[in-house]
Amino acid sequence: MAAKKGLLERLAVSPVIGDGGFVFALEKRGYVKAGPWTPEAAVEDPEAVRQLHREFLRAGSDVMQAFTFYASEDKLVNRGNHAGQKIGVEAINRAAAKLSKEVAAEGGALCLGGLSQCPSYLTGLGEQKVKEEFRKQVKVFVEEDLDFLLCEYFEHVEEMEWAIQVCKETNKAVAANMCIGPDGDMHGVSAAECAIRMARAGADVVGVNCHFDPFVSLETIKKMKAGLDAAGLSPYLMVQPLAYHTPDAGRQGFIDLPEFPFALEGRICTRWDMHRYAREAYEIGVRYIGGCCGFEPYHIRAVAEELSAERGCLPAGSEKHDMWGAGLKMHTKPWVRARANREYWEKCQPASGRPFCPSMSKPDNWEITAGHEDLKQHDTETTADEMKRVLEFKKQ
Ligand code: CBH
Ligand code: ZN
Repeated sequence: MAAKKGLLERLAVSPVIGDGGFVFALEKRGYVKAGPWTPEAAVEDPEAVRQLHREFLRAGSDVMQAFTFYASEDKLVNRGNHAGQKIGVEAINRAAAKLSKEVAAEGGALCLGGLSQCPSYLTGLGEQKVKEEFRKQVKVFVEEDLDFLLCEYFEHVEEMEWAIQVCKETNKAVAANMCIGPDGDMHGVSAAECAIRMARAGADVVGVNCHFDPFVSLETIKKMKAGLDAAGLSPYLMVQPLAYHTPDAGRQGFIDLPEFPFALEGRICTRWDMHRYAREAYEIGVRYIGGCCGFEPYHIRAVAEELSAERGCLPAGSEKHDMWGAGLKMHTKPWVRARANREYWEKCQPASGRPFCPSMSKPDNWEITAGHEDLKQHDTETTADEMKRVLEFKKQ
């Protein structure tokens, strides 16, 4: 059997599709607790994690990301399992690595071990302590021989550099994603500068994940690319955004929206939004295209369908969908059959069904994660257009 191609070899020839948001998907299914967002489920409920990997594989993901988000020892402190026993850094990272390898092997996918920002950085314990936390996770990823490493969800570029440096102590390819928007990191470092610093620290792939919607995230990527080009650097570009529309989010992204995290449903992107996202990302030059919180397998299937010509294949899950929903041709009602085409879905403006639902909210704007002011009352704003529609709706 020919050896499996690595990440960088794959990126050189065609787009690589990532998977979606595990903590959000598994929270809704009852296996992750919102708040800590830690991945004990890798140990407690392996079947749930395995099934989600399988669904993303079937949807077209080329990468099975081991479920290790926030699984650093300092974050797991005092977290117990169903029986009140502590599940530690070694157990979670090892179980998650094995699950991702198992499912990746079912479809020739790659698997990755991920690091994310850790509490030791925010409490100011300094470079050596923070790096020690990262090393405990990376050790397991290397022992389990995962294909590459990803540093994702960092709000501060300095901590990101430390994470990349720890990853570079191995011989694995390293990808790096900050969870920032076009305004840059939480210390005021611009998106362009963050990208340059990630590349100079040794990341082979740089970009952003989480916090902002696909289109805002692509604005950030454009700024990163301009900075990298000007500095003569050319790492591969990567994006794994939210599947929630966030045109109204501030510097801290969706965390500051009043709907975070339990009432975001009105903002969910459709599969057709994901077609546009995948195309725009590819055109900008992004080659690693995936998703974060809110992305379910059908969103990834849409990315894979949009890029099927570039990748030379359709995902297995398209068998039950067909391009642009062509399966609707088999519907019994003629007006539904008439929707089996691209033009219809590209033009569709989905209604919320909630006449008093505003189109935008006001973010809390707390900026940096520090301080405990009293909870501010946040109200929502209704745009003029939205108001007009509400009034028309009432008249009917
Ligand atoms: O879930 C995943 O698939 C991870 N790869 C990324 C999670 S981004 C998590 C956002 C929530 C963080 C928080 O509120 O602290
Ligand atoms: Zn996320």
